[in-house]
Amino acid sequence: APTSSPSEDHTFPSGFLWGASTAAYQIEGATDEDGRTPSIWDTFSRVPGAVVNGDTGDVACDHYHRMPEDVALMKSLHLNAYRFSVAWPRVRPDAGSLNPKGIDFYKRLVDELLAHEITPWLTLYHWDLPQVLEDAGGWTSRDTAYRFADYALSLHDELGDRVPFWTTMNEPWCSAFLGYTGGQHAPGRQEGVAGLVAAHHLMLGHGLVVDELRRRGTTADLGITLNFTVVDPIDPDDERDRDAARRIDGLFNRVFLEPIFRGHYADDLLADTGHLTWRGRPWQEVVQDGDLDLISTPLDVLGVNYYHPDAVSGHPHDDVLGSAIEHAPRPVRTPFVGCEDVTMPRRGLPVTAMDWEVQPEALTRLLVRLHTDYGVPPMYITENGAAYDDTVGDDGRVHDPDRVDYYDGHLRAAHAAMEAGVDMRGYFAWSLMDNFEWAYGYSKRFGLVHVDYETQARTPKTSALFLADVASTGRLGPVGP
Ligand code: GBH
Repeated sequence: APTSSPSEDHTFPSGFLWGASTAAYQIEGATDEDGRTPSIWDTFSRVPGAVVNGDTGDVACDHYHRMPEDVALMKSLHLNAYRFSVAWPRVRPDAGSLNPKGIDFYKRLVDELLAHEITPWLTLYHWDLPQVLEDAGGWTSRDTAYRFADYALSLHDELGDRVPFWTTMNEPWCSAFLGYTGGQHAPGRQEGVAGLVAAHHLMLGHGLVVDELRRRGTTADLGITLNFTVVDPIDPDDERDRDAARRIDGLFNRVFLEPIFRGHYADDLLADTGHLTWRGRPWQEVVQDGDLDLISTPLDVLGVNYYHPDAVSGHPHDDVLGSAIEHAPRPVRTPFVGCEDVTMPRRGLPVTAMDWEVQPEALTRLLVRLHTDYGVPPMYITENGAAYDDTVGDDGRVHDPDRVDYYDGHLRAAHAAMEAGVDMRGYFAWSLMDNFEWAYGYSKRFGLVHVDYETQARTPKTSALFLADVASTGRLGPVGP
């Protein structure tokens, strides 16, 4: 594999998107204003023990009221793109009728971005399902995919001409397997194979929207954002470890890659999960004729979210990485449906405050694999970033050298993939600012910008200034003395 030495200078192409990402429930607050109704996260965050400190998104970063100030902040950081998500329960509060006041917020946001020459990148679903739809079965119900299409198409009628990038789902893996198998995320269901059923319906919703927008002749670039896990066997010579890696790659990565880019489920995944039943029938029977054709409708872009690699083992290990939300007083289950025996042992790599391993080189491997094995459309890194325990210093500044190193290393890794022939056109940091980190509440900080939740004061961290410099020059300079 090509290497990207820290001593070299790296230039990114002109027109490259330099942005930051956020999600509606994580930053907006104002959860009961202007006709918004509850999402599954409003409900779930009130379940005792579900979220650290009992935090909710009721106020979050108060972005709903501070949006112009936050767009000005992006501009001051030289970002030329912004990835945000739309709250479905603002746009279609009862999952039926349209709410003009809710849509108006996103119209104003898009106007503000365009006025600052910041390219809007819209995500239709970043996990905030209207509670009324969960009450009707949520993503285990096929009907939810059709309701998603109704919502998406009506929003496109309003904003389709001014937003050049539309992505359907953010990380359907998390919605499906943390939401319906492990229970770490809303709606907190722990129903084993329900994760696979939900994954299929999430992909169906994606396919329905892309297919219909094509028919309508949209001018927007269409895509999806997937989260990827680079999986390695802890001992490459151990057959059970190798088999664990194959199965986890199937359940995390190929469960989406194969249907979306090849139009079928992988044989080994079907074989490994063939014994699992949903409501008394083999789970695969939720896949109906024509679904895979819709799901594999060609895309213009692929959004790649990458944070960390995982080494896996088919044997028990004492020292495993903290996986999905083990702080929770409320018992959670493994999201690895059909792979419950797999462990994620430590390798002694540095970890972030999430206990996620840092290994930038894995990003190069991931991008090259997606390009080579799946022939994916142009890629954009739609999330990459790290949580560290930031504090505001006596000088009023937030120094976060570990996060600067994380960004520097991963940008070099992305650049190495581009030199190897990967078509990569943009990079969005997660996140613009500290925010509601799902089951971890406000206890984990991923922002380029520090947020004081008492005062809502925003303070750009050293990493924000680093990224602003890269964005404005389009290059990474040599590191160190
Ligand atoms: C993203 O998800 C989200 O899109 C974003 O909203 C969030 O704030 C951000 O990242 C930071 O967390 O093997 O069971 O332990 C996180 C992506 C994918 C990372 C699953 C942890 C391991 C699951 N996650 N992964 S497990």
